Amino acid sequence: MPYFQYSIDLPVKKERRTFIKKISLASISSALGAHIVFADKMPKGYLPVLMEEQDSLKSMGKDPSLTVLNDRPWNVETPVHLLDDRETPVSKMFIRNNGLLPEQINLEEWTFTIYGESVIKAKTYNMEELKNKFKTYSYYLVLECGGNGRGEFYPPAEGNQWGVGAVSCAKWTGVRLRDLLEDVGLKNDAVYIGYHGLDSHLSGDPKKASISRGIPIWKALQDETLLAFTMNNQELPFIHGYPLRLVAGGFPASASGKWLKAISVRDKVHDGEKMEAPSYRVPISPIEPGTTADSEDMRIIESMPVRSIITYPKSGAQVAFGQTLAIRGHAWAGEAAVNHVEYSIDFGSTWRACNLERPINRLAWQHFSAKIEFPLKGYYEVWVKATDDKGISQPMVVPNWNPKGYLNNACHRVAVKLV
Ligand SMILES: Nc1nc2c(c(=O)[nH]1)N[C@H]1C(S)=C(S)[C@@H](COP(=O)(O)O)O[C@H]1N2
Ligand SMILES: [Mo]
Repeated sequence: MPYFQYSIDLPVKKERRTFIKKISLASISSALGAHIVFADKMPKGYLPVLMEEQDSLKSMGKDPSLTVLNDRPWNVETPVHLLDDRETPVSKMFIRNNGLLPEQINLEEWTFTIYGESVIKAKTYNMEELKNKFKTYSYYLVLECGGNGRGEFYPPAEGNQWGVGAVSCAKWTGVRLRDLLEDVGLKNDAVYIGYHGLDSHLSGDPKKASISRGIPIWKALQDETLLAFTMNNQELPFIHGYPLRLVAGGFPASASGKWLKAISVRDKVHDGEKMEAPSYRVPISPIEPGTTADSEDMRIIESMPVRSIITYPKSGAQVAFGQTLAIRGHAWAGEAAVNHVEYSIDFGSTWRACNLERPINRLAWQHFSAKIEFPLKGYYEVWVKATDDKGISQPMVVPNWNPKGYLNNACHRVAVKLV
């Protein structure tokens, strides 16, 4: 029962229990938007699965039209047309959990420690100390799951079959990881940091972390690498890592540890859960689809590749012939910036420039738009292709197959009918 994966006491959870007892068949039908044909066969007190899912989404502050790919652990994708906002609201931010949610976190008891073989003096802070001792900064940062777009690989790659909606760009506020690393002091041999969260392994084994990844020290020391306690000017939502999360924009979002209790500073590449191949690694040279690569022939994913999504119109839109269609969306390029975005309505034969805005800050997504005129009535596809500031473009077909299906940045396409 996915619902009870929540060990914290959300108000909705209490509400729902009474709700189940009291709810009438008519109101269940109206919530489902359909008459239950075999209602007389449905066990008493049974909550239809569609409502259970929508209820869970609601309790996590999510729009009910998000797609649940998995409920143990929670993996929830945002349909791409719902990513139209410049600042992704909580309700439309995808969820990617590797394990079970932490127990209730009491801020009075919660502390955050920086330790490890490469710190001069390990230190523990509470939230007040973090907020008072260090300056706060805000940045808009793209968090994109390394497996975003995995569903398009063939043969299918292992893991959640994400479409292209495992991406967000929210406003994150917190302290710089760099300032804390300066506070504890780094030894000369520091090369990597690892994060340690309060969530638990799917197996329930308390000795095993669900995920404990990290970033190289150069990334840890960047201005934009934050320990965030605020998202979109609101307290960090529980599902996104309350009370403190690492946000390392530009890297696969697996680097942005949620529900932090500690960070370790390492004299070698961090060796926590899911750091080993093939997790979050890709073959150094292309391999034949469906085959494997030896661990030593794989590299850890750092910067995410250039990518764009069309957030308006929704694929399948109908437009009256003679009207111009104004398309829009976002583009980003990991550690790089997007240099230009183009669109095609003739399957990539010719391309025209989109209008592209500058990012609000480094590592934020950039907005593009274009006004399109169509020559005849009929079926079209709008393809969009972004190019980063190193001249690297998105491929039009799914790129290098890899065992875990990472880094598919093929052009996004939407269907449009001129009627
Ligand atoms: N502690 C912890 N941090 C985590 C994860 C997790 O399972 N546990 N999942 C990671 C992965 S793979 C992704 S893509 C992002 C998803 O962040 P979000 O759920 O806030 O969108 O969180 C990362 N940080
Ligand atoms: Mo991820």
